[in-house]
Amino acid sequence: MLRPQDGPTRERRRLDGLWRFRTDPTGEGRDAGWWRAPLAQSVEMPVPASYNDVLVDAAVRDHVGDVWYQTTVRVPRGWAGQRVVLRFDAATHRAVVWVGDEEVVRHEGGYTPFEADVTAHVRPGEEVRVTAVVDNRLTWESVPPGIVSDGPGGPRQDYFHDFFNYAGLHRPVWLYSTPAAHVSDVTVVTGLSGSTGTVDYRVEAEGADGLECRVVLSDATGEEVASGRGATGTLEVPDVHPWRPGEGHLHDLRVELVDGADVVDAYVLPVGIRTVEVRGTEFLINGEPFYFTGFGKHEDLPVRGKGHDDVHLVHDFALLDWIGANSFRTSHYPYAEEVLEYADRHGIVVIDETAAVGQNLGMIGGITGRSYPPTFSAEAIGDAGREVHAQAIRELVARDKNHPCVVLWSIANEPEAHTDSARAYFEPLFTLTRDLDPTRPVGYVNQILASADGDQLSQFADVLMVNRYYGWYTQTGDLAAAGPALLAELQAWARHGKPIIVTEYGADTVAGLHSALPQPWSEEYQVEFLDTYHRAFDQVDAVIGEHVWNFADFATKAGIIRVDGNKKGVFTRDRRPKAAASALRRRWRGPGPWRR
Ligand code: BDP
Repeated sequence: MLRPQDGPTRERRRLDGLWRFRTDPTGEGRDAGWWRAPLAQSVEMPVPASYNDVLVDAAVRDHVGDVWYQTTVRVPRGWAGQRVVLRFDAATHRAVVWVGDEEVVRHEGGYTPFEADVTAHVRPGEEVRVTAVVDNRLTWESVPPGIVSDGPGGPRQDYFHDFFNYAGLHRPVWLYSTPAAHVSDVTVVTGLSGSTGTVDYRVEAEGADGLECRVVLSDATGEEVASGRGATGTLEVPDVHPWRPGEGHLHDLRVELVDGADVVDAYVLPVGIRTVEVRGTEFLINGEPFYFTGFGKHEDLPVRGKGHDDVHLVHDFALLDWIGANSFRTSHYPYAEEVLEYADRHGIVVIDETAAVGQNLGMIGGITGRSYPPTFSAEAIGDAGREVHAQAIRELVARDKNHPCVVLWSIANEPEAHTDSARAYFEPLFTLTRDLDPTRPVGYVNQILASADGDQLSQFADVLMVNRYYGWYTQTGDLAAAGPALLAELQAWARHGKPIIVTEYGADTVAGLHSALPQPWSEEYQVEFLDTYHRAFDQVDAVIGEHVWNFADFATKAGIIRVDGNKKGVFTRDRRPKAAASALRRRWRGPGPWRR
């Protein structure tokens, strides 16, 4: 799905700002038709933001179910004769949208965009009411899953991941125009052969019968380097300047629908020419071995929750640069497209993950002492849940397929992986991902119960991604025992003959807590913990990446193992470095044995 953009044939308007907002604790709004009139008893709520922490109100923070958002927008007069589209970059976790009195779109999944052609429902120059009901409930048929039950104070939401279930309109909302005949999708696949770059392109258009498709590729200076005609083709770029880690060199692919000399529609897609390949235990970008340094992150900030914010976007990337990180994982859901575009422009490598987290009821039951049905069964995540997961993969690939920064798909985080039912659930999802995108490796992120011998999913993965917590959840405080246990396990995984990225390792650390003898929770322990892991990584050639858990402290649901959130951040929630930050900086910016 193409991002809205301004151009000679297109315009966009952001609907961000203060919207009318109201929770719907009894779920009456859908029957009562709240979209038909200005939202009664509403308060003002900023968009984009999670609604939870903005107001100081437990009933809003812990709300389970529908909330209503509404705004009024004037459609620009100049859009007469154009096609008008309403797009939500995200509504977490599902939404129904009305324009005036008419329902225009509904969408499942909290982290991918959706849109509706609303031309028939608006009049250029006039105002129109836009209403969205957003539902934050997690069930067996959502990704991620959860359970809603009746509690004394109303519905209760349980879920199986630790990060807080922030909800609302987290990302920009757009009204945009295109001509009736328009470019509806573009797909590029890039290649390198010696010093020549190739760009295979495929253009989809609607209402464009009789129009010709023309493409022009230009370099960063705006100079044309290749051109083509027709909806599909291959462009060749001699002496190409590729996109590479640390250098986000982009070309612009200008796609035009033309009628003789008239340009009916034009769309410009940034293109990074690069290749990705797994060979043996190596991960190659442009044919060169790449070693991932960086973090699993979260979209998480004080007050705004998961609301996108350009200030923090730039600041987080500045911190990644400062510390020497060359990559991150979008744990545990697709991030705002602004994040990927920034990574494209700055040469930061991304592992792109779906929102499938918490699909491991055996592990959760072990931690909580509660009993659950088998994870992948008709009583829990069944066929309907898998179809939602499949759709989440389709939407992720459709949205992110053209980003050079994305080098690897992660289709789930820490699912159950040692059972036949897990294999039956995941095999088709791996196949689906490869069918959708044959150009990028695919993997899933595993956890400690998935041993190198017992795991049933890694056979489908191109890259092994492992999360390990020796010295924290096991061998707590005992790094002398943790190091050898970790090394032995990595050596066992290395026998699979695939590249290994350690996608999580970390220790909760209270900023400012010090201890001469490194004790868990102290800054010194976090430093020694990471050091212990690095010594093991440096002994296993198949380890080709290290992502510390987590970039920053983040908000979690209430629980007895978290004090004011998850404290495994190398930065605090307000982005101040802990001692581990300087230690990582020395390793990642230094010559490092990992640069092999
Ligand atoms: C891992 C999860 C991650 C958690 C982390 C932790 O993948 O989401 O935040 O553990 O417990 O299992 O800190």
